[in-house]
Amino acid sequence: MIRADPQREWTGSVTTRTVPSVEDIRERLGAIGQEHVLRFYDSLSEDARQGLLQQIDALDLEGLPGLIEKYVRSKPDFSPGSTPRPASVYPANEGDAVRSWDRAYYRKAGETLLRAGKVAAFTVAGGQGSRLGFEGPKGKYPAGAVTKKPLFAMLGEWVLAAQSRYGAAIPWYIMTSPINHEETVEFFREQHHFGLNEDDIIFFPQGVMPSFDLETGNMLLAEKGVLATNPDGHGGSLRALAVSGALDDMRRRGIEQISYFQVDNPIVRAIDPVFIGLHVGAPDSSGEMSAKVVRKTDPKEKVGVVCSVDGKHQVIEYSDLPDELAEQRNSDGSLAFSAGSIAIHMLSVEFVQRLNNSAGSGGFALPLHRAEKKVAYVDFETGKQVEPSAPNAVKLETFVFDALPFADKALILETERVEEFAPIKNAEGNDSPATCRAIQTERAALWLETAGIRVPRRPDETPDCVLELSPLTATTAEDLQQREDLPKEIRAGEELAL
Ligand code: UD2
Repeated sequence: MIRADPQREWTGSVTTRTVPSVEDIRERLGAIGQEHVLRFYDSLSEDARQGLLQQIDALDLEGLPGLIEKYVRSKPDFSPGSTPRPASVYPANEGDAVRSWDRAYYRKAGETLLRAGKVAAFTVAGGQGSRLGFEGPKGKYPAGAVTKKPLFAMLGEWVLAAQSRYGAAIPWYIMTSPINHEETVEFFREQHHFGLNEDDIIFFPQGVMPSFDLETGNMLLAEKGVLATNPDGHGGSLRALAVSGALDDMRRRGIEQISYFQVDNPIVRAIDPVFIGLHVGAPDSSGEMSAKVVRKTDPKEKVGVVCSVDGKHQVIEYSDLPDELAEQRNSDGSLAFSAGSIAIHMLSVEFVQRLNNSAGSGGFALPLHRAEKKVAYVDFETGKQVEPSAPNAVKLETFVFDALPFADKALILETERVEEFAPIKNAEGNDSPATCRAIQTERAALWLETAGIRVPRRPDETPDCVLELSPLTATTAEDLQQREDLPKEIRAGEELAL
């Protein structure tokens, strides 16, 4: 008899090769009150039966009751235990009065590591473009302000530029999800891997979580022979790195540090020697996990805020940060809690391995975050598919930034928004293709102006042109200054890809 232990922490899902018998699965489901997911088993084809048994067996069934009790039937409280304090941040401007630091010194440290081939790039790309009304993996979304290059191409060009600059391979790990894995791999093949060495691009899918009925807490069926599931969040990447063999692959290649970024931000400095150097070399970094932030100016902006809680840096989601703290101001009027997390991290291979090693003993389990969503399901009484019009399900995800407090000393580096944060998330408004185009243009304009090239500007100071700058042309304003093939000036209304 297999007993469910409500105190047990959920340990995630794993894929097994041998499929157990239906009797065995039925008994295990019975022990946790979830046998209803086999309601239509007898009517399924042999293939569908095997598929369903495999899907169920991959779940940590014995951990489910505890999970449902803690996260589905109740709403976990994410308010910080003790009072958060503002994070201690390396300012974007190295000569900042609050704290000065030597950018050139740390850049050199980062470059040394890159030349030695010890850094990998890592993109989390499990998301679909559905919020943008775009079918398919989000990385295929046309993002170049002028060229309409896909997100993957823009990120890949940065990796390519860094490889040729430092004369070393920079393997690029890409986390997909079961929904978009095949299409992503195929897209890279069609696009000839964007000029990168095929052997240096490693794809692996993230894990999934069952979606649960909002009322009963039970698992749902998406089809008669398929459980309803959702990707397990970008926090799932830390486990997927280990389970997929990517960490072993990194070790074989001599990789020590991982540059982590999201697929939705085409102007991210995918490989940033300054950030790498600070992460491995600064006295207040343990070289395990670091984060980049931008300065929040609006207390209501929807980004997590890096705070210090009990001496550890931690990201508090905007929805969990009490209003009085979000709105607290310094004497100069700036926000006290201004370190807006932009989902760019450095992680050491050893740190990710350590987190995974302690997973079994309950030492490392990222908290699950709960969202109420509409999920299509099969009605267990009628067997009919239902498209709900209101949220009917609970989806659970983990967030990568919740690993920050596991680092002994997590370093936080501020960066200028225009330099590296232009995510495409919504079809319109904030963080949309339009704002991304405007930021790409503004950044290119600033760099061109630094190089002495006139850029037409409207009365409100925004550039009167559309510009796109490939990392293969320049990855910093200083790089651009060195080029001898730049136009003398940009004409009003011009669209130019450099
Ligand atoms: C995230 C952060 C927010 C801020 C912002 C910056 C959370 C909860 N919030 O907001 O604080 O840093 O990013 O852009 O993360 N992804 C996967 N698998 C998953 C889920 C997400 O690969 O299971 C990828 C997805 O492809 C995307 C990225 O992670 O590239 C961000 O996910 P999101 O769009 O759900 O995060 P968002 O915008 O709510």
